[in-house]
Amino acid sequence: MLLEDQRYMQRAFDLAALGKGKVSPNPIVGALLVYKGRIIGEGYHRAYGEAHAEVNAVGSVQPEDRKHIPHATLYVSLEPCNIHRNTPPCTLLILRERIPRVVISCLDHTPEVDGSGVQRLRDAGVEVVVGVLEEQGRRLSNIRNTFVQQCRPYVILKWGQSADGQFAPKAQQQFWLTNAFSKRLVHKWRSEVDGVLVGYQTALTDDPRLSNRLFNGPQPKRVVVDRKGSLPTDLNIFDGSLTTFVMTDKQVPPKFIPTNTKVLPVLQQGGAWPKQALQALADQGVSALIVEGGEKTLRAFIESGCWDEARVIEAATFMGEGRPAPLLPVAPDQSYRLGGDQLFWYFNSLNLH
Ligand code: AOF
Ligand code: ZN
Repeated sequence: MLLEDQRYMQRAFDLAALGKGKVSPNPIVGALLVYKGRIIGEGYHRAYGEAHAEVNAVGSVQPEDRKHIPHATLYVSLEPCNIHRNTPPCTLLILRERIPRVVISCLDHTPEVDGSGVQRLRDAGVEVVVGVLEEQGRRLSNIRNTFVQQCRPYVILKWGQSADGQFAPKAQQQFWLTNAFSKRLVHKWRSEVDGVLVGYQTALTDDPRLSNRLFNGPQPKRVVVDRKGSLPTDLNIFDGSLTTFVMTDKQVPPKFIPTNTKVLPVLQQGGAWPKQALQALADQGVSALIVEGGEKTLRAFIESGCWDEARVIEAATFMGEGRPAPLLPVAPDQSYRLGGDQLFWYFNSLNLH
């Protein structure tokens, strides 16, 4: 594999990331055109329903560079689409522009695409290289690919813990461990997903708002698991400012439904309830979900294998006595400092598409 291909693919990933939180349930995608070691065009998918990354990359080429397009390489983080939905197929654009070489990282598993984009280009004589920085590319596109292949949202677990691995004090009370940088980062993460889920006890004890008020960007839907529909309606999640989904047992709808609140009576007795919850959320168009707690809820997602990523923020504080944080069956893949806190980033490779 050419080192040069990897460098430009990395740039495609960086461009793709600019679309986070704005394109759901479409994938984030970045693209660039390179002619003789010079980037002549760049673009990314900016908003759902709008132009694709390839279209924006071609559109950004200066008039004096257009003559180089039939001799350039197009780098795309994901297989170019081959279907006409909101926009025409990118494969047609590539053929029309007579781009001779296309380098992609991984396939788009949308059933109508799934390799047919690559095939169409190859059939027309375009050189197509697949698999550059593939693992990174698959992670980047995993929200989309999980949604279309498994019909469930991509699940990101998030929790904070003390330096000695405690999740919370023994008594049910709100306890803040991590610092202000971490808090803001969590709000950024919320702006990048469609939904944020908490369990009954967390909704009751912490009374969270589950908004991204410390970061600019779209607000997620709030999701609470309340089997009996018995949470008090004066909680912040029921203030009507954002949509809230309440997941209940089939037979128990809540007595009073606050504004902007939708009851999803989808949880059956027994069985792995996270699977049922995820299926219902996919039906509501949620393609990426952060599960923020509490402990019982996080364990249920881990035990049923319903997680793709975990972001664990460890504070510098020791707690001593407390309730131990959940354990993951894998080692962290990455780790970053956030002031005095430490972020550990885990990936569930069993769920990588
Ligand atoms: C690409 N480049 O930048 C994106 C792609 O509804 P539409 O018209 O936006 O098209 C949806 C299809 O395009 C679907 O297969 C989705 O995965 C893919 N998204 N494809 O070539 C892009 N965003
Ligand atoms: Zn496309």
